Amino acid sequence: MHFTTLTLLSSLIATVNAHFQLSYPPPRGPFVDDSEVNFCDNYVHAVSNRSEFPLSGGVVTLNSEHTSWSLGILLSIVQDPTSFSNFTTSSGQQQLARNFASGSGEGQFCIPLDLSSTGISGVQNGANVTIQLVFNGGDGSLYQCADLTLSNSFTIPSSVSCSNGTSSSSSPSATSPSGPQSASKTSSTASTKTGNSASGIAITGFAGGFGLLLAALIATL
Ligand SMILES: [Cu+2]
Repeated sequence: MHFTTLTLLSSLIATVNAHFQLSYPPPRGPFVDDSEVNFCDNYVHAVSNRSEFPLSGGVVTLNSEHTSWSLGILLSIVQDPTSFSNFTTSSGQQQLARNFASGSGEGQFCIPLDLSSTGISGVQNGANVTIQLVFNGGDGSLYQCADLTLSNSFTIPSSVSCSNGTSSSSSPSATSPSGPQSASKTSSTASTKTGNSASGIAITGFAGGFGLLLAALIATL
C-alpha cells in the first residue's frame, strides 16, 4: 500500500513538473504535455498554414516550467520534416539554428533567433523551414516544432511579448546536449530575457491541479 502510494505520488510529481510551451512562433498544434518527449510534441507533419517569420531579427518566446534548463533550436529545410533525421546536416549532425545554451528561471522567455546568420544552406527569403526547440529542464529532452516561411520584410508582431523582462543569465553558457549527437558550432552569446506576465497563471494552474490530485489520492487511502 505504502509503496504503491509513493509510486503514485512520484508519477504525479513528475507529471506536474513538466515542461515548457512554445508560445511564438505558434507550434504545429496545441501543446500536449505527455507527448512533448516525442518528436515535435508528436505532431509529425508540417502544417499547411505556415507562420511568416523574419529572416533576420527573429525571436522565439516560450514558457518554462523548470527552474534550470537548456535549450537548443534545430532547423530543417525539408518541406515536410517528419523525423529527427530531417533536422540533421549532410554529415548527420544536428543542424542547429541556435546552439544549446543554459537558462534559468520559470516563466516567459524571449530568445533571439537570427536565422540569416546561421549559414545554413537554403535559409533564404521565401523558404519554407521548420524549427524544433529542444528543451531539457532535468526530466529529459522535450520537443516542439513550428513551420515557417521566411521573409526579409516580415517583422515580429508587436503583440509578441518580448519586453518587460529582466535580463537573466545574460550570456548563457554553452552546454553539450545529453544525447549522442553534439553541437558542432561554437557558442553564441545572445541573451535571454525573462518576464513575469502570464507565468503566474500557468504555475498557479499546475499547483492547483496538483493539490486537487493530491487531495483525491489522500481521500482514497
Ligand atoms: Cu518537464
